[in-house]
Order: sequence, then structure tokens, then C-alpha cells
Amino acid sequence: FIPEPKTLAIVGCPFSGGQPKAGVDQGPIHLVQAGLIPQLEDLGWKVIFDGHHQFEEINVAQDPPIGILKNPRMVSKVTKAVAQVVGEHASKGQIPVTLGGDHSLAMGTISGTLSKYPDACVVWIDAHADINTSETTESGNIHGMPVSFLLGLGSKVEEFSWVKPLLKPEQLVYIGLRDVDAGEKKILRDNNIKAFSMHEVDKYGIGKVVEMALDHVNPNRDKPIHLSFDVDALDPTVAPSTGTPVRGGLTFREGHYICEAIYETGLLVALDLMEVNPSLENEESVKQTVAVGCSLLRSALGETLL
Ligand code: 6HN
Ligand code: MN
Ligand code: MN
Ligand code: MN
Repeated sequence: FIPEPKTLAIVGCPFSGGQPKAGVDQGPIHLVQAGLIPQLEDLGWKVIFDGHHQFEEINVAQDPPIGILKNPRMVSKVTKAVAQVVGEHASKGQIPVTLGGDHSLAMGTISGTLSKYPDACVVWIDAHADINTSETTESGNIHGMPVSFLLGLGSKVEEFSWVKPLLKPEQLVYIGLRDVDAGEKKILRDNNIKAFSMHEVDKYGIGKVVEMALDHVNPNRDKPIHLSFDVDALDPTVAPSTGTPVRGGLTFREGHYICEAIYETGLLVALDLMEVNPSLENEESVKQTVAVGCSLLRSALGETLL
């Protein structure tokens, strides 16, 4: 009797509507073309992938800004569809691995995860906090806002009423922050949200930071974990092809260490890799960023060094 291998469901999301730069929709296509699926199969997973999602079918004829929020109807419809798909995979006991696309997609992925695992915690790896509300956002780019919707912060935007505020501040922790807007800093403080910026990574080292982060959201190491990894958490020298690079980021090893440590908990139930943009920088940068993306995913899914 050979037990069924555990199953991953690749959710390819070629979507860029949460931010203004073209090309991030090609991220998932490049990750799969680079051999991600056989790489994950080599780790012993059964991998389901039935093609990238075709969001073109989601028709939004007119999508003028709501306040300053850009492409609100499109982002809402796409992320709602993603929530549905991720929730279905989770319900079947599969681990959804969502490939972005921009980070607004996490509104969908985390909604999907929480629909199946209400007590899941979210480990958000990013240079940014992505927690602007419709009052605080200066850019109007919704990829800078998904966390506030999931927490139910800020005044309600009717278009996003499907997003249930299922996430509580104590279920969320950040690592890697270094470009947080003033309004976001106030939100983090007012809601007592735990965040480890690059300052803490420097001060304590990544090993201690991950331990403290998990102690905060998962003290008994018994709750499901959703890992949402924005590739711009890495230093731009490590992952150059991304829309909002910020210097002073995680090293190659620090990024991988986070993924390895989450895998080691045995609690991972959903994984996102977001913001790989293959149309930015040169060919070598794109290859490097796509390769590092695949490598982070392998680490989160059990690739060991020895
Ligand atoms: N990301 N805080 C900035 C904004 O536009 O709200 C940057 C957001 C970046 C979002 O990289 O996923
Ligand atoms: Mn992000
Ligand atoms: Mn970011
Ligand atoms: Mn960005």
C-alpha cells in the first residue's frame, strides 16, 4: 500500500489590476515555465494544475475609480473568484499555492483559507504592510490595501462587501517591513499588530525573529498557517524584477530561512508568492527573480539543505 502523496493545487493568477505596472500578470506564467511543477513533484507532492486562471472572462466594461481606488470592480471580482477557488482546494484538503500577480490577490487567498480554517494565522512577508484603507491610501493602488479589508478596517467600500472581516489583528504577523506609509504605521499601532521590520531582523537575526513571530500568532504551534510572500520582501539585489522594490531587504538566505521554518512547523495550509514582474529590469534580473521565486516555494514545501 502506497499512501497518496499530499496534494498541492497551483492557482496561477495572471492579474495586475491592483497596481499600475504592466507585466506582473506574467509572473505566474514564468514561474510555471521555469519548471516549478516538476520541482515540487520531485519533493514528493502530487501537484494539480489545470492552467492559469482566465480572468479575461471576468467582464468589467467600465471601472472608474471609487474615491481614489483604482480598478475597484475588477480587483473585487478577481479576488472574489480567487477566494472561491482557494477555499475549494482547502476544503478538499489540498494546499493552494497561489502565484501572483499583484498582492491584492491575497484578499482572495486569505479569505479562501479562513473560510476553511477560521483560526488560521497569517504570516505576511513583505517590504510593505499592504494595510492602507480607502482613507489612508495615497496611491489608490489596491495591492497596498488587502490586509485592511481582511481585518475590516476603514470605512466600508460597497464594492468589496463580499470580503468578510474574518481576520483578527492577533492572527497576523509581518516580517521584512521597511517602507510603511505614515497612515499604515498608525493602523499597526492602533490595532496592536505585531510586525518585525528589517530593524528587528538586523537586531535579533532571522532565526529569532521567526521564532518570535510564530510565538505571537501561534504560541502552541497548533494553528494552521497561511504564508503570503511578496517577493519584494527580498532585497532588490536578490529579487530585482518587482514593481515596488525597496533597498535594505531580506537576503537570499533570510527569505529561504523563513520558508524552511514555516515548513518545519508542519502547519502550512496555504501559500502565496506575489509580485514577480517579468517585464521589469533586464533578462538576467528576470531569470534571477523567477528562479528565486521557485526556490522560495520549494523551501516552504519541504526542500531541505541536507
Ligand atoms: N505591494 N504603500 C504603498 C501603497 O501604494 O499603498 C505601496 C504598496 C506596495 C504593495 O508591494 O504589495
Ligand atoms: Mn505586498
Ligand atoms: Mn511589497
Ligand atoms: Mn507594489
